[in-house]
Parts: sequence; C-alpha cells; structure tokens
Amino acid sequence: MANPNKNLNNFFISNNFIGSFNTYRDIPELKINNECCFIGRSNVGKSSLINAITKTKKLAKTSKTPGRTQSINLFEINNKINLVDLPGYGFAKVSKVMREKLITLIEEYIRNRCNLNHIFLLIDSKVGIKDLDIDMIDLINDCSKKFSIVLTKIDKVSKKQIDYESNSILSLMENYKETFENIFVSETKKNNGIIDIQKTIYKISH
Ligand SMILES: Nc1nc2c(ncn2[C@@H]2O[C@H](COP(=O)(O)OP(=O)(O)OP(=O)(O)O)[C@@H](O)[C@H]2O)c(=O)[nH]1
Ligand SMILES: [Mg+2]
Repeated sequence: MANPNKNLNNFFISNNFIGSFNTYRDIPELKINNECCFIGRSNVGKSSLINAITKTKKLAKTSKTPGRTQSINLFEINNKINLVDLPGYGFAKVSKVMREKLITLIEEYIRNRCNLNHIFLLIDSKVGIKDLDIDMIDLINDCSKKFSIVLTKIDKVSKKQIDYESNSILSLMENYKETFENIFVSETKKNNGIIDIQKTIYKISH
C-alpha cells in the first residue's frame, strides 16, 4: 500500500521563503491569500515546528538562545498556503523597549491580517500555560480568529504530565468555544505529532 504520509510530506516539501517583515504593513500583496501563523513564548519551538512540518531543516531559523526570530517570516507552501513564523513573547532578557516592539508587531499582525485563517499557539509542555499566553488567547478570541494549541517538546516530560497539561488546557478552552479548534502535541526530534498538524494545515489550504 502506498504511504499516505509521503504525499503529505511532498505537499509541504514544495516550499519557498517569501520574506521577513518588521510590520504586517510591509507584507506585499501575495497571490495566495490563505495563511496560518505560529505564535508562543520565546524558545517554545515555533521555528523548529515549521521546519518539521515542511521537512526542510533550515527553512525557519532556530536557536538555543531565546529571541531568535524578531520579524514576521513568511513561507509559501505549494502555491496554496503561507506559513508565518512570528517572534516569541515573554523573553525577560531583551530590553523593555524591544519586548514592547515585538508584542506590538504580533498584536498588529493578528488584529489586521485579513489573510490569517488559523493560529497555532504553542505551549512548552514543561513550562505550561502562563498569563502572557492567556492574554494572547484573549486577543485571538477578541479578533474572532480560529486557533489551535500545540503542546511542544513532549520528549522532555512524562506521559502523565502531557495528560495533565492537555486536560488543564482543555478545561480552560471551555471559555473559548467559538474560536478554539483543537489541541496537538509535538516533538521535532522524532517528529511525533507532526502528521496531525500537517493534516490540519492541508485541510485549511484546500
Ligand atoms: N527537546 C526538544 N527541543 C526542541 C523541540 N523543538 C524545539 N526545540 C529546541 O528549542 C530551542 C528553541 O527552538 P526554536 O524553534 O528556535 O524556538 P522559537 O519558538 O522559534 O524561538 P524564538 O524565535 O526565540 O521565539 C532550540 O534549541 C530547539 O532545538 C522539541 O520538540 N524537543
Ligand atoms: Mg523562532
């Protein structure tokens, strides 16, 4: 039997870097007006997840040091959908001015980007959900945008902790019934959970 995941990987492997932008206003008009973005605390694994989804090791720049991504980075997939890597929030070691600049960049993008169809909000399974994440979920909800949660780095915690975090997030999501869609788990070393996220993006793209 043919491997169905191979087709999914082939879909994502056909990708291109469109550009880096300091504000949503700088993004040029694109032929694809269908977009998904990845947001979350600094170092949660947004850029690594994009590379795992696209099966392209260095498409999005990753780093051990938090604060690597500082602009809006657009990647086009198969002429069907754009994936957007955003800077992280909540990194204490950058200046207050820089932190505020990055939060403004993320907020303005979410509020104003008409092309944006779905938001993946990443939570580090070892850190859990924090106030800044809830502020971000409130913003997404106020904008009536659809979102999913991804619990990242599940290789670092026990199955019991994954279940605990998932259940606690699911009970919080009772407050966001109109906009919350799904919860995923992921780890990018062995690609656990990546197929389910690929399937969701594929569906949004068609
Ligand atoms: N153990 C483990 N480490 C991971 C995983 N995903 C990412 N990392 C590591 O986490 C660190 C941060 O990853 P990035 O993908 O750069 O995180 P980011 O959210 O894009 O960070 P900023 O751009 O700074 O906001 C890197 O050292 C990655 O190798 C994972 O699934 N498991
Ligand atoms: Mg990044």
